[in-house]
Amino acid sequence: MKFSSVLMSAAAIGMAAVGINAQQNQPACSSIYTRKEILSLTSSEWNLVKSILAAMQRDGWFRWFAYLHNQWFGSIHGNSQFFPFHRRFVYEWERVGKMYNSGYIQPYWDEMRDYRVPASSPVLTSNWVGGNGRSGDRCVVNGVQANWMMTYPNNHCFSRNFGNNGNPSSWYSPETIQNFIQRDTTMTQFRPDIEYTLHGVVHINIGGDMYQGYSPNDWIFMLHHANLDRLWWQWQQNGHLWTMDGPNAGGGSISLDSSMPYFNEPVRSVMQLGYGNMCFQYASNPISRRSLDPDMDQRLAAALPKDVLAEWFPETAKTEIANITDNIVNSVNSAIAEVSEIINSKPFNPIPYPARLTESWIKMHGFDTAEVRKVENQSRKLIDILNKAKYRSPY
Ligand SMILES: *[C@@H]1O[C@H](CO)[C@@H](O)[C@H](O)[C@H]1NC(C)=O
Ligand SMILES: *[C@@H]1O[C@H](CO)[C@@H](O)[C@H](O)[C@H]1NC(C)=O
Ligand SMILES: [Cu+2]
Repeated sequence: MKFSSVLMSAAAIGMAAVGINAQQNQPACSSIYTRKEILSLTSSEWNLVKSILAAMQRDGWFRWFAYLHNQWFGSIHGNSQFFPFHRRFVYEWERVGKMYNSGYIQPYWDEMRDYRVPASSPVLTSNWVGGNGRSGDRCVVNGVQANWMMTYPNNHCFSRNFGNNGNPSSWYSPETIQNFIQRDTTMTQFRPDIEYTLHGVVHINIGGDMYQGYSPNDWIFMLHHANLDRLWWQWQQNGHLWTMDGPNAGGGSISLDSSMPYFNEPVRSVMQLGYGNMCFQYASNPISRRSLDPDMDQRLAAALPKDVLAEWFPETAKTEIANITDNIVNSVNSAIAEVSEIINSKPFNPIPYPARLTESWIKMHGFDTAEVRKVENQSRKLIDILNKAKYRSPY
């Protein structure tokens, strides 16, 4: 069985390669660099990033990117340009960083890891990007952008204003993100599932500059969008490499040949990491990556009835782990004892409901409120199912 599944994977790869050649009109990269999770940077890597960010601020690049994002705001949100545009945009930032020092590589923030209590993330401390703005004027006085003055859209101190009175409500769990990655089959589903959940909640709950159309004033913007881009790439690798459908900016349907706002380059040109200018990959990280997270698979498979598992986590349901767990449920053996010991060693800690998007932020984007609430409600339904099943999250 092992051998035949190896053969099957080889066949699948061969078929995918044909598809790639048919869609790809750009050369493969001769070398590929790796975007890492911010907390895994070495101190010399982080020092390099810090010095480049300071130089970019001095030379007006924060202002330029905040301006660009704000200027094109209506075209790059609420439609299928969301992922391609922001991939290209973060790449542009990284490209400018590399003009200062070729060692600049845009890190990402694995925000889902911090979903329960975002304010206690190590990322939001003085060692890294700093925390909430101080009371009163909301100016940020610690971290990599401490005491910066921003100039777009006017002169103001760099600010954050954490939601829920400084203690931001929960974000979205790895399980919820995993559900999107496994279940969604079209960009028409995947884009709102991410844009109206994790994407919005982080912007809103960091607040201050991050709340606004000029959110690139906060370097968290780049960490956040690099992470969302990584999630898109995981979905793409899950059988949706070239999937692009749904509304385009300004009406009509998007296609791989649609032009990205501002950049005037085809969507096709950013679809495949490792080709054209997209010469990067993401460091392996277990969170939200099914193939590297057998622990989550095992816990999901143990907690949920098979039909429920297949509905919400179709990929997990197909794994050997799901089969083993299923068999074990009906028969006693030493393996199940081990499995349940692992699963039960963590006390049951229900997954909290994530914050909803605020009306003002929905309006600012021109989102359809009912669409947003539908996505939020669907995510809460999954949380209800998991909590009712006493699912114990490893996170
Ligand atoms: C799991 O079981 C199903 C049938 O119940 C089968 O189709 C599938 O191939 C099995 N998966 C693995 C990885 O063994
Ligand atoms: C979402 O859920 C809330 C309360 O749980 C409900 O009032 C609202 O009508 C729902 N909205 C949609 C669009 O499903
Ligand atoms: Cu944006």
